[in-house]
Amino acid sequence: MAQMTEPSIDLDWHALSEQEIRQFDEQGYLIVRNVLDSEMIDRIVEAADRLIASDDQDMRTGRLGFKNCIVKDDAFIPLLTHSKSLSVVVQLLGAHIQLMVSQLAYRNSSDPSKKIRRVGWHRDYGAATKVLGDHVPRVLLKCAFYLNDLTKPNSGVTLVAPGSNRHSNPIEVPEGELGPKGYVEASLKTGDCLFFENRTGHAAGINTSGNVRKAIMIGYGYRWVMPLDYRSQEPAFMDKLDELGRYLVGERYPKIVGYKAGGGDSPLTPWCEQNGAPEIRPVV
Ligand SMILES: O=C(O)CCC(=O)C(=O)O
Repeated sequence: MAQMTEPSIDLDWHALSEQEIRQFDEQGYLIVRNVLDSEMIDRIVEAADRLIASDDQDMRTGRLGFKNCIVKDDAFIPLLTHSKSLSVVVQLLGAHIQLMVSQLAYRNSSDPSKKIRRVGWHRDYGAATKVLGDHVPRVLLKCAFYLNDLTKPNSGVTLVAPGSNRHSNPIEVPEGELGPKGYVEASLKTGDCLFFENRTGHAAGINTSGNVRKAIMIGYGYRWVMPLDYRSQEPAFMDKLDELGRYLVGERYPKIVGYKAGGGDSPLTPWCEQNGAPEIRPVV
């Protein structure tokens, strides 16, 4: 009989149903409602507004975004180990994961009278796609947390192409359409989270709402792939993290002597065992 390891993580577990796991595997995305509470959202928005308005150019992407944003303000750090989103990620990717990318992604509203004909459909992890074309396996899962209400159409929610994770064809957008056949523009409330993987075709949707679309995305991937927006995090940032947080930004856990198949232990393994989820989850 397999031996249970001592549970070391004291976080609530948000169990996914079999149907939700199947939906993610087959469609390449999953929506989980009410992930962030209003206090957390207020703290994050305050910090994010301040950062966007600042003259900080380090890791800035355009006027309205930052990569590796997790290090930019302490208000973002709880997202890394948030019990609801992290338990969803662990059920989808398994226990041997790390932070791949953290991005603040605001989008201005544009003039509704100007017709927008195209949005930028793509799959993620361009560094691998450049080498392997559209044959990159599932290596990355982004949690897109929306910080304002996107329930009305054209509010700037991220569009997804269901099932595009299961084929390697280019994402074809018919002439005159905004997305591939069957694309989804989800209706999301403040604090809802859209999970999607790197093979899922997606695009930042049109925003003519009159409001800035505010989102922060935390991406996780397997320990054996390279993070996208950092190589190692600064010691001053690491000092602010708990053991789980440090593991998730690439620190070994625990320091093992000798060789261990799979690359070492994960503090998430006992959490999986406790909650009946597999430690290693083959992609189907
Ligand atoms: O900002 C968005 O809605 C889309 C972001 C995106 O395309 C990405 O994370 O790769």
